[in-house]
Amino acid sequence: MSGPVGDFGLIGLAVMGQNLILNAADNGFTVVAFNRTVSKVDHFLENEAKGKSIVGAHSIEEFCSKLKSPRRIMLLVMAGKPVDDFIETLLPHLEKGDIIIDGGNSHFPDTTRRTKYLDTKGIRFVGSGVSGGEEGARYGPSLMPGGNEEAWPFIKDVFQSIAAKSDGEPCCEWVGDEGAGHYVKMVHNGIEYGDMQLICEAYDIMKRALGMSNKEIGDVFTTWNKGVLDSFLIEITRDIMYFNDETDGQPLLEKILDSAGQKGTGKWTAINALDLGMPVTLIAESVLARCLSSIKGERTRASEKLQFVGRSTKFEGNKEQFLADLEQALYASKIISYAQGFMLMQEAAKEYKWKLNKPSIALMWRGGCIIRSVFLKDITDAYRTNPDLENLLFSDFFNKAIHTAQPGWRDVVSKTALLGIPTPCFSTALSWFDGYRTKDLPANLLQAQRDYFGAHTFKMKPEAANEKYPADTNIHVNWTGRGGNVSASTYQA
Ligand code: NBP
Repeated sequence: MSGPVGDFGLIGLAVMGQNLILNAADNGFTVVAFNRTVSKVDHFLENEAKGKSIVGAHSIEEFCSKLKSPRRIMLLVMAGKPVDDFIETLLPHLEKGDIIIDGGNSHFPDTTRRTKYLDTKGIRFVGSGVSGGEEGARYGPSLMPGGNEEAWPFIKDVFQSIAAKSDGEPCCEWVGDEGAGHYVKMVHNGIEYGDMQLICEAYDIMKRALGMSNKEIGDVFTTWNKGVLDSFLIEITRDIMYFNDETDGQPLLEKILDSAGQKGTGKWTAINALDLGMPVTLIAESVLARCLSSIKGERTRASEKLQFVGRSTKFEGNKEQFLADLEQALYASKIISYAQGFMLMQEAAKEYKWKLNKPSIALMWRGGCIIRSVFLKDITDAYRTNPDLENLLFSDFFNKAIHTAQPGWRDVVSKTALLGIPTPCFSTALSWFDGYRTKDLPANLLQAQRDYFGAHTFKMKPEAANEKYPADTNIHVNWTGRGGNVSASTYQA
């Protein structure tokens, strides 16, 4: 048997694995390939991999024996049990210091568990977010590695070579400990849900409020893609608007069933935001908007029973101005979504005790991935200027941007409400913004209600405290004159 020749090993020859191997080979690495169904190895070697620095293995033992030490092994298999199964199969053939990287869409608690488990075996585990789909894997994905940091110096060359580049910088940096890489990928996907829903709302408004054709809407997206909204998702939306069904020359989009699917990463983000008590409203709304879309049968029946009652369903006003306002509404809502996403990651870092590198996160999303955009360059700059920025909206750039966008954004949300066109994400973004910038919210009443019916206690505003109701004390009031003075234990929900 020949000695170790492989710089990098990859298990999983489906769409992502094959393309990532070809990418690594193009970047000068010798890659060893393996797959559960071994016939796929031979097929790959005889076709796509032919003539490239790619060698195959027909057993895990052969695979491991062909890799130089410390072994760098990436799994690109279906997330879940297959990852654990492959780890167990690999373990007897590995040596201390070897590295296993899971590049699938694993849920971050699994990655934290695997990092800890493999640490006890002397194996360095990395969970890496990989974004960009087939095209990204082949020509440069966004890579978000986290886990056992000792592995980073050994995988940095491969990862940064194969990753997408933005202004010459690789869209790949070390994210943080344990499940941090997969966490950041999860939030990336949540933000992707939000970006997509916002674009859908803009399309719906142009179609129904302004009565525009798909070609006209495509032209607007073409223009937007040259400004602050310049991004991959706007670009593909433009192409979708122009795409006609060749059987009758009509826009294919209008024939697609309006019932959205989901694979769960947006839901994971929303659930985690609730777990951490973080107001990530836009991602949550975008997940719920997909849920509402998917009850198509019930919506069809509701459309017959529930009528629009209002002044007019027809837009009246300056169409050009409204389109300019719509661009600003989309931009402002997007800023809110990213501000919320970074708030969530900041809180997760605190909760899970990770060191998160915020400027690098924005940089990693700048190229290669689905949410890539010009906008992420501004976020990178904001966090590079001040890595401890409390909130994205406090940076000079975004502070100015959100103030400039506000009048148009308000106009769009109010007009669409009057016209009866749903804008769950535009609206929640504006509502969140107004809540976030409000010093005194009506939660004082909420606290009073909780104390009234459940003796849950409240605290006084420091400036209003007095001898009877002192500051920084849990107070219960006998609101009715009946009942006792016993308070319920306080808790944070
Ligand atoms: P799939 O998610 O379709 O997985 C196919 C691979 O998993 C094959 O190698 C298959 O082996 C293996 N596999 C399965 Br299925 N069940 C297995 C089991 N029980 N034990 C061992 N191996 C098993 O491939 P993919 O679309 O290339 O995605 C790979 C990973 O990357 C996934 O976690 C995915 O979520 C993630 N991801 C995908 C994309 C994308 O755009 N597709 C983007 C970013 C991340 P077999 O050939 O023997 O059946």
